[in-house]
Amino acid sequence: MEDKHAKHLFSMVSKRLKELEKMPIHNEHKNLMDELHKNGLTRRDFMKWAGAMTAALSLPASFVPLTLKAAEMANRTPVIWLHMAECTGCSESLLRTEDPTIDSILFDIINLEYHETIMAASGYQATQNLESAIKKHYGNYILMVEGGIPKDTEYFLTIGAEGTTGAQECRHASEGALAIFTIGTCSSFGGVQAAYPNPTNAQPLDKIISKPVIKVPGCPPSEKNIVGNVLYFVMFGTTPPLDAFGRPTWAYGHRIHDLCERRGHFDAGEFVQAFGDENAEKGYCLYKVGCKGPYTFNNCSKLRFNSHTSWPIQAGHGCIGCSEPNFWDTMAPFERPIGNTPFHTAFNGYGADKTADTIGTVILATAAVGIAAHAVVSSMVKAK
Ligand code: FSX
Ligand code: SF4
Ligand code: F3S
Repeated sequence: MEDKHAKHLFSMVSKRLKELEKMPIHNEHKNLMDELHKNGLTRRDFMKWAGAMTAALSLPASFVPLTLKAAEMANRTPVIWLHMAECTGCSESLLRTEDPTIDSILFDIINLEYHETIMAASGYQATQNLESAIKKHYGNYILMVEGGIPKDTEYFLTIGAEGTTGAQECRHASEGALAIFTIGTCSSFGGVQAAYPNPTNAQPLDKIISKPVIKVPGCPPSEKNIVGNVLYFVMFGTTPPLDAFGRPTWAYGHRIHDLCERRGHFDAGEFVQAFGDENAEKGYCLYKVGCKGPYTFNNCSKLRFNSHTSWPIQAGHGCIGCSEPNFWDTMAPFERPIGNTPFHTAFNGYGADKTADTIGTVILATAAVGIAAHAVVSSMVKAK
């Protein structure tokens, strides 16, 4: 049964990639293998990366050649990336690594038509660049939005030479987008600027536009979660299976607590009582110093940050719940256990013993291929 599903999916993705191959290369001066070589990376490194990415996407190992092919064809994907109210940490997470990773190089060969942080243009020229990118790729580009967006009082965020508001810019750029990703918790759920008392009435993108969005939260999200979602879209041409909050389940399907390397200490009742104590040195569980891992859905422990170097709990601080809606309000104070805060009732007992899909009652619309992919994956996981 699994085999049948996997084979069907495999031929579907192969067909799609063949069709993509015929599409024009938007970034013809940049080829992935050349760029990897220039940065001292080999075909073998690329194979290893594809293996890890395929596993991260919860796809069977037989899909590795398809992941490789999809990555090589990323230069056929035009991307427009908009910045709203935020700290740019999401872009930094992807682009600011000491040695360029395959993820960041991949993003470099993607046809990044517009990205305010890294482009040279400014003022009227930047506005024109955005307009011409929208026109040139109308109906074919991926729109990525970083940051919360003031609503009603839209003028709290004006952008560019003509003083366009953030909300206007998002509405305009979303019209011709083939797919829309919210990168980071700010554009996914409002983020820090939407925290109480939310003086600018900042909102997530899906409260500003009416098209569906794929949410990639985290403050910031890891480079793998950003690139993995783009790759998934290149491969399947559709939305991945999403949880109740619109997050792809391949990345946000498990709690931090489920896969945490300190979990054994939690189960044994071995806790850090105060930062810097001897239990901290022993790597005990951080729950009593505020870890919100039991209430947070993300894959940080598996994929980590900065080229797989580390992640918050490995570094010695509890998870602050940065990929959850309204975490600035509901998870604070960050260094105290949630049971000791007046906000604990906000979870109504959910979190530690429920999965992402049962927290909400509405499961967002999931494309048929996405469901099929998920079914293959689930049956494979079960079969293990
Ligand atoms: Fe928000 Fe991204 Fe946090 Fe910062 O821009 S998710 S404040 S890491 O950068 O949007
Ligand atoms: Fe890990 Fe936090 Fe869970 Fe402890 S409470 S096991 S540190 S996720
Ligand atoms: Fe965020 Fe918690 Fe991961 S704070 S980065 S979801 S460990």
